[in-house]
Amino acid sequence: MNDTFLKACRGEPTDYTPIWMMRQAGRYLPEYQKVRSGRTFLELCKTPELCVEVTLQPVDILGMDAAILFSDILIPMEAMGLELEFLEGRGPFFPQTVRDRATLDRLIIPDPDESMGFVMETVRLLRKELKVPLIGFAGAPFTCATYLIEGGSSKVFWETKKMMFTDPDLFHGLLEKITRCTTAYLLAQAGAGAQALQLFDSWAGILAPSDFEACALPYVKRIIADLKPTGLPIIYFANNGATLLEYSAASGADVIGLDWRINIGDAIRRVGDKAVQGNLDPLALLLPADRLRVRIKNLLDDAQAAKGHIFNLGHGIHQFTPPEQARIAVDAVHELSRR
Ligand code: 1CP
Repeated sequence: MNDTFLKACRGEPTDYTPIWMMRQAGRYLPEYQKVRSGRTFLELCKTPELCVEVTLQPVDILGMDAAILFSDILIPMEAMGLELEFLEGRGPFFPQTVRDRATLDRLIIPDPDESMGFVMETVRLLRKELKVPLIGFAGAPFTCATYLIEGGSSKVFWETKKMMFTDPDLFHGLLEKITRCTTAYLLAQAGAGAQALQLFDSWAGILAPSDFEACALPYVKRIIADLKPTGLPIIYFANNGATLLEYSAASGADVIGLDWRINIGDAIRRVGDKAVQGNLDPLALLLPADRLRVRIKNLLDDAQAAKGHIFNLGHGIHQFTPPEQARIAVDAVHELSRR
């Protein structure tokens, strides 16, 4: 078992810097497209054997040092009782949004083993196959709430902020319920065999710091505190979160995920005694090979002072990225960081 990733999470010395890429199982890989074709994304998510196959693809094809469970942050939201669809080319869609007390009251806290048994089965199957650690994950409550309130993706987050500013009781009631669901869901993933857990706060960066402190951070802190007894490393990634780093560092997470909008050395100085994960601009993978290697070398140098560094992109790999470019990056990180 290659446990370089886990050592880096714990801030222990490693022979080289481990790398994985957010959204590493996905549409940029022709092998993924093949498994995905002829079925919906949700069908794929609910078929453990196929989830195992696409989870393994980036590890086998590109040499990643960690695998991330193939699923989606919205799976537990569906399990709370809301119909979910993924519209081709448009992303997630909840026909019934959560914008009033009656709808909130109807949401359930699901038993993860009962209603999301396919996820736990995927985790168990993966652990039999994998030679690298398996990361389980969930969306952070604020990010999940935006999808339920907006009914899908958004640019302005009008409905979310409207509820936050005009009906804080309802807003916090929703965050509270999502938090309870998320904690149980991640504990179940840990119980099934996940070896690290990442919370994705993809939309945290739309919040003013004071709103982040009031509406996002307390729930993240609670989840992380409740996961501590598992002993697993916890990664917290607040996308677009350079202005929120001190708060992220206070979340209790062992590893702070970084997007690419901040120099990694500056971020390390601000998060203190924590491992970091990041932070190459996903589109920098388009650089010609020689310049990509220089870019990676500079990032590795800038990250020298970290208590632990897991190389990653600053956000998910873009669907039109040539897989060969991802391969060049993986090889460069391994080679240039070898101690
Ligand atoms: O058509 C397809 O095949 C679906 C594309 C796709 C994939 C491959 C979606 C739709 N989700 C996923 C898998 C996924 N999603 C994974 C596992 C794969 C891996 O990482 O290797 C993970 C960890 C996620 C997490 C996820 N889903 C996030 C958080 C990470 C991030 O990118 O910020 C978010 C926000 C989602 C919601 C989501 N899922 C899919 C779409 C198109 C979206 C909407 C994104 C948006 O609102 O802009």
